Amino acid sequence: MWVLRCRGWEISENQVTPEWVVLSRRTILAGAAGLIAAPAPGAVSGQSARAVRNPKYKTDHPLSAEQDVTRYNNYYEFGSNKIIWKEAQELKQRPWAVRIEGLVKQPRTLDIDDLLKRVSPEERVYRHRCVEAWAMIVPWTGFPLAELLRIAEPLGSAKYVAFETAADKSMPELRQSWYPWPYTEGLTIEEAQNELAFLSTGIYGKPMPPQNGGPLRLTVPWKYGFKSGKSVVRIIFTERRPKTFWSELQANEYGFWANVNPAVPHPRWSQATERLLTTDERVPTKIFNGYAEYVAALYTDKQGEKLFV
Ligand SMILES: Nc1nc2c(c(=O)[nH]1)N[C@H]1C(S)=C(S)[C@@H](COP(=O)(O)O)O[C@H]1N2
Ligand SMILES: [Mo]
Repeated sequence: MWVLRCRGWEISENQVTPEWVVLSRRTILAGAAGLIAAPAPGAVSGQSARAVRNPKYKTDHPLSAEQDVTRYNNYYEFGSNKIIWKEAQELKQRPWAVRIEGLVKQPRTLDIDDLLKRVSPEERVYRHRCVEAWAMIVPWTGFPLAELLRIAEPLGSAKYVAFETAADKSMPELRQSWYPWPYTEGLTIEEAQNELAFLSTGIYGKPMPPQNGGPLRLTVPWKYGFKSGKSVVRIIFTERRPKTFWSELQANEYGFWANVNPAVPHPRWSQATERLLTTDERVPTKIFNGYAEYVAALYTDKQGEKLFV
């Protein structure tokens, strides 16, 4: 299972060492095939009408099945295997506060429902590409991260924005003290202002299930999935590049930039192709996950950086 020798151009996902192997030698929970027929995972009630889909963002494959997207997850706080959706139902979605602090005009705490009243919801179909080489196509409901920035009023000195996610007693893996909890991620201010950067509050026209990062989850579709922190509770504006969870664990494998690029392999596997959930199709990976026209310009002056790891 230690994949150091496995550098094939195209290897199957079960040969790809998932993120957690970098630290833990615990046995894999076998039988991850527990895709049990059961009622849809719990979500917050009181859902209003479905947000209108923004037609601008197109994908060249059909949507992944909701059932796959909501039952095949990475959420290490609940476990280091993919089948954590039942455990994640323990994460209470209300009340939910988002703390805004650091280099802002005025630090403050926003109640999620008050925040949602101040933004205009829309639906966007985006590709999501995990660094482990599986991918999915999801209709996300949410609002541009730029709208949150407008509300937060960062100071001119803010160069980065960090996202800290929930660390709650419902999360069994927080007891594993070798992980640098809480899960944190970060972007540059320019990345955060890019039109693609999105804060998602739902999928498939329903409130975001906890296992997918409810009630508020970052969605940055041109980057590997670990950049999209789930269940965000704190947004911190900084002058220095923030520490991020996976970089703390293994910086040479999970860097700060983590832009999708088929030509730059992960140190232990190829990124040339990816497996789509639902169809199991293996398709070529695209530079910036298919979003180069929107984001490539963010990086023209950063060629000295490790942009794709
Ligand atoms: N808080 C938190 N956010 C997280 C993760 C996590 O373990 N904890 N996993 C990341 C990874 S590696 C991926 S691929 C996506 C998976 O999102 P999904 O389960 O909705 O597909 O969430 C990201 N956000
Ligand atoms: Mo991932």
